[in-house]
Amino acid sequence: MGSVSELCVTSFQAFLCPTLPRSLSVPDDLTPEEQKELENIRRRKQELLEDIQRLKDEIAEVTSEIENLGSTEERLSAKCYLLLALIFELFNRDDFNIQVLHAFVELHEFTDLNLVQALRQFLWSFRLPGEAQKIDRMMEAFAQRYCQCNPGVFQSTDTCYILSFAIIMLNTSLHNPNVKDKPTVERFISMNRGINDGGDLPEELLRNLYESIKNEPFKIPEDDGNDLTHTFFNPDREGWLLKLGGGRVKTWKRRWFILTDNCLYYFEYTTDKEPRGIIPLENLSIREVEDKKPNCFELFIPDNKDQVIKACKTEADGRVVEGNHTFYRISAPTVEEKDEWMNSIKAAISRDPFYEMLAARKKKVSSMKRH
Ligand code: 4IP
Repeated sequence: MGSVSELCVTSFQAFLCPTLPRSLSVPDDLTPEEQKELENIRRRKQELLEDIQRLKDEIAEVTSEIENLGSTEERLSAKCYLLLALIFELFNRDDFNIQVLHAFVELHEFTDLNLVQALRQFLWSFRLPGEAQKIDRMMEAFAQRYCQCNPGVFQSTDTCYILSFAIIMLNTSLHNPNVKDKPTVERFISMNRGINDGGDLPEELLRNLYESIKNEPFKIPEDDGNDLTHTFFNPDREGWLLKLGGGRVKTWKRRWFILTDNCLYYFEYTTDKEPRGIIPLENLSIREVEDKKPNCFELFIPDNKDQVIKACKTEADGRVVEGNHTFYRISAPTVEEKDEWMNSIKAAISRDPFYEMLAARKKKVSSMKRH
C-alpha cells in the first residue's frame, strides 16, 4: 500500500510546491507590496503543507483499515477506491470532471437507436443529479454522443437536447399520477414545432417517440436514499422561524427552516436528518400578513383560497402524509429576517432553471433559421 499513497503524496507535492532552486535567495530590497505578496505566498505554502499533512494522515488511517481487510481481493479493490478518491480530491477541477463525463458518455453505443431507446439506456446507467447545471451538462454530452452515433437525424445537437428534455417531461406528464392533464400526441407534436434549427421534425418520428414513452415509462436506478444529504449541502437560506400548524387548534411551532432547490423544508432540530415537512414552492405566492405574532408572511396558492397546498409532513407516529394547509403562515424573529426570507423565497419561486436552460436553447435554434 505504501507505494500508492507515497506516489499520490509525492506527486501532489511536486504538483503544488515545485521546490525553488537553492541559489534563489530573496532580495533584501523588496517594496512593501512585494513583501506583502511574499508573505501571502508563504502563508499559502504553509496552508498547502497543512493540507498535505491532513491528506497523509487520512491516507495512513484508511491504509491501516485496508490492511485489516480479509482477502487479498478485498484489499486490492479497496486500494483502487482509495487511489480513485485521492485522484478526485487532488484534481477536482472542472476540466477534469468534464473529461470524465465525456469519457463516460462515450462508453454508450447509440447507433441506430431512436432517441427514446437511447435515453432509456443512458438514464439507466447512472443517477441523474438534481442540480440543474449538472443535468444540463449531462444532457448536452448525451445529445452530442447521440448525434455522433446517428448523423443526419437532427440538424444540430441543440435540437437533440431540446427533444430529449421534451421527452423526459412527457414521461413525467404521462406517468406521474399528480399530473391530471395528460398531453395528447397532437400537443406533443405542436410543443416541438420549429425545434429542428427553425424547421419541424418529421411527425412520424414524434409520434413514435410519444407512443414509446406512453407504453413504457423510463426506468431509473434505485434511489440510494442519500438524496437529502446532498440537497441540504448548499441552501439558499436557513434559520429558525415560527410556523402556524394546519390543524383545527392552531399552534405556533418553532422550526428550523431550509430553503433550497425551490422547496422549503422544516425540521424540529438543526441536527435532524429527516425534515418534519416539505413544501414545494412551485405554483405558490408569498405575501406579508398582519397577525398577533410579529413579522409574519404567508405562502398561498394565488386565486385559490380553499385549495390545499401540495406538501408533505411527518405525523407524530412517523408516517409521512400529505399536508393539509391552504396557506402556510410563518413568523420571523425580526423585520430584517422577514424581509430576507421573503426575498429569498420570491427569488426561488420565480427561478426555473430548466425553463431558463430550454428557453436559451430554443432561442438559439430559432435564430439559426433567421440567419
Ligand atoms: C400540530 O400542532 C403542529 O403545529 C404541526 O406542526 C402541524 O403540522 C399540525 O397540523 C398541528 O396540529 P400540535 O403539535 O399542537 O398538535 P409540526 O409538524 O411542525 O409539528 P404541519 O402540517 O404544520 O407540519 P395538522 O394539520 O397536521 O393537524
